[in-house]
Amino acid sequence: MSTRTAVVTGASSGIGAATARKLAEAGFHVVLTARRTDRLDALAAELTQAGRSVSVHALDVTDRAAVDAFATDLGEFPPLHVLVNNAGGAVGTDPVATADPADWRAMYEVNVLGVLNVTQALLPALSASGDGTIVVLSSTAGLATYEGGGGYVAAKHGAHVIAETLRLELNGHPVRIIEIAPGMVKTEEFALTRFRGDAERANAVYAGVAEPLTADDVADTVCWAVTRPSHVNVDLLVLRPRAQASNYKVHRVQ
Ligand code: 8X3
Repeated sequence: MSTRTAVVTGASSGIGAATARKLAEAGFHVVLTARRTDRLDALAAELTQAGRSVSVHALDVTDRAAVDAFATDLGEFPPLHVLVNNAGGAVGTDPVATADPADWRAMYEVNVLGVLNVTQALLPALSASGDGTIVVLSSTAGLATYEGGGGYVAAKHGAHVIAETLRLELNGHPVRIIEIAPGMVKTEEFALTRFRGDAERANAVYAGVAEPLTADDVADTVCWAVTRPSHVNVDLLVLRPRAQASNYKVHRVQ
């Protein structure tokens, strides 16, 4: 069987980097994309050393012209089978009454329009492969809200709606849409970015939680879902640590 190619956005750290590793281990040629090419280059060197097949492409998913140029460049690669829309993130925890619209705009840009841009640009190639898979890494924030989450929750609801709508619109086409919605995942950067670099507040998110999910846990699930037989579609998979029963209910050991 010829090598299958997967594109991963936001592959420079966290869930994106872990997913790129898992897919490469599973035999995919993985196209690593993100804004920070120094990190991508380091990951690519590590994976190449381990005998994996990867390539690197600098990409800001919010820059439509860059995304279109990326899609054109991809023409050099074998047929595209998998797109993992992972790039995203949260900025701020301000209540709706006082949140900065600029934060909301930034979150909508990356979490919603970023998914839209890359999906639109790569859909022709995914469809042409005759067996395409689009993964949307949404969040449990795409399914229910919480105080201080408004802008991020609104954006992740947008990502969730893209997945649901696309699945309806592509019914009958050889492309499946998988949505993975993780809850509490402890990564290097997610909470730190959300709290604008305040490490103390970022660490408090996970305080007393025995085992938050790791990026590897989520990557394992993504890899499992995309390697199911083509006729099996994992529509929506919600993934939380055992200590988290809902967005609100988290068991913490004092
Ligand atoms: C991250 C989950 O609970 O911080 O996507 O919104 S949460």
